[in-house]
Amino acid sequence: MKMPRRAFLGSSMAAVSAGPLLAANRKPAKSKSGKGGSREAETKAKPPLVISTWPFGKPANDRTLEVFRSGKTGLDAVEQGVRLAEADLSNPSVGLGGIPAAHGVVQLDACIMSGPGHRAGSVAAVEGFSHPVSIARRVMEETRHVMLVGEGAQRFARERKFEEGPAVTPGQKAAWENWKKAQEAEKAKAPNHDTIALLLLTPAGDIFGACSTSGWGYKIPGRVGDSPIIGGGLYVDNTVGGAGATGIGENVMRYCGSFLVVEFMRQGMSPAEACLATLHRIAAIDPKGYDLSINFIALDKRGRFGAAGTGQGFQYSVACDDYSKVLQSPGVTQKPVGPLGGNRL
Ligand code: SD4
Repeated sequence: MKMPRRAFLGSSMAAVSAGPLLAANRKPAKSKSGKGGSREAETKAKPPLVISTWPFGKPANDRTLEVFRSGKTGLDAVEQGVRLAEADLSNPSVGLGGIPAAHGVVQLDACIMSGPGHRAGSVAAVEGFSHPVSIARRVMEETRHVMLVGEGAQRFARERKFEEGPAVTPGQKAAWENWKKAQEAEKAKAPNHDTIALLLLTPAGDIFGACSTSGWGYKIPGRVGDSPIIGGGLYVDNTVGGAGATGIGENVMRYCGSFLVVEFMRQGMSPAEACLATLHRIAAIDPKGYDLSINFIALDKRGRFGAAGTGQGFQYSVACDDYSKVLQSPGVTQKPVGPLGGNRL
């Protein structure tokens, strides 16, 4: 989980929910590329519209739009967008370039959802395959199941001749060896980790989503996070909208986080409000309060979009015909006053 940078209060609603701990005169966040996130808090765009987690979602968004504009389906587009992130071996959070599990081998989680037909496919703890999102799609399209894990998922992928790759990259192997030594000396630090969750709204009003991650760095082998869990790390309801998550999966999956965001949108909240409401709901129940390191993105059928995270928020990427950019979400650190503090939560 990446500890996000400074919060940017892009709307009065965010300011209300963020509470007095966050001052109004913050500087905009710096993106991973060193360029600042946009100051404009866009909340609506004409579809095709893509939203995804983190600055590394930006090229994935662009790829998604490119594939969609070329005449391919929305499902093809989200799959190809996420594959771009999976193929980047310099990304320590997604694909086989990811941080390995504690045994030194990368284990990947991914899922895909189609709003039309409410279809879903998912794989978890998959070793040695480059594109888990595509395996998840085949689970959705060729089986009566939703989710395959571990050895079963690998056998399924092998039989279908999915592209195989290294157990771990040389760079991550060296880092893992250092981690092992530090762990033996009881000085090991938990590394950062992220996820790509990506949502597409088409001009026809259909919603598609995909999610992929190498999960929590140095996790116990076999650990599955929220990302491949339908309703946890990703959820799409074609009548309402879609949502995705990044952060500590254990703090998302115990609350069906993405499902909850979509349900709040169904009740009439905007995507941004629904992300905030979900964070507040979880924090109200969880013994850790707001110390959760979780973040959500969401879009709805009307082309509205938004995001929010605990702490200082996080950076997410949005693309449509008019622009492709990185934005900073609001962050929440305490119970809100005003409308979001009321009975609706
Ligand atoms: C997981 N949610 O496996 C993922 C990892 C992540 O920011 O998104 N980290 O728990």
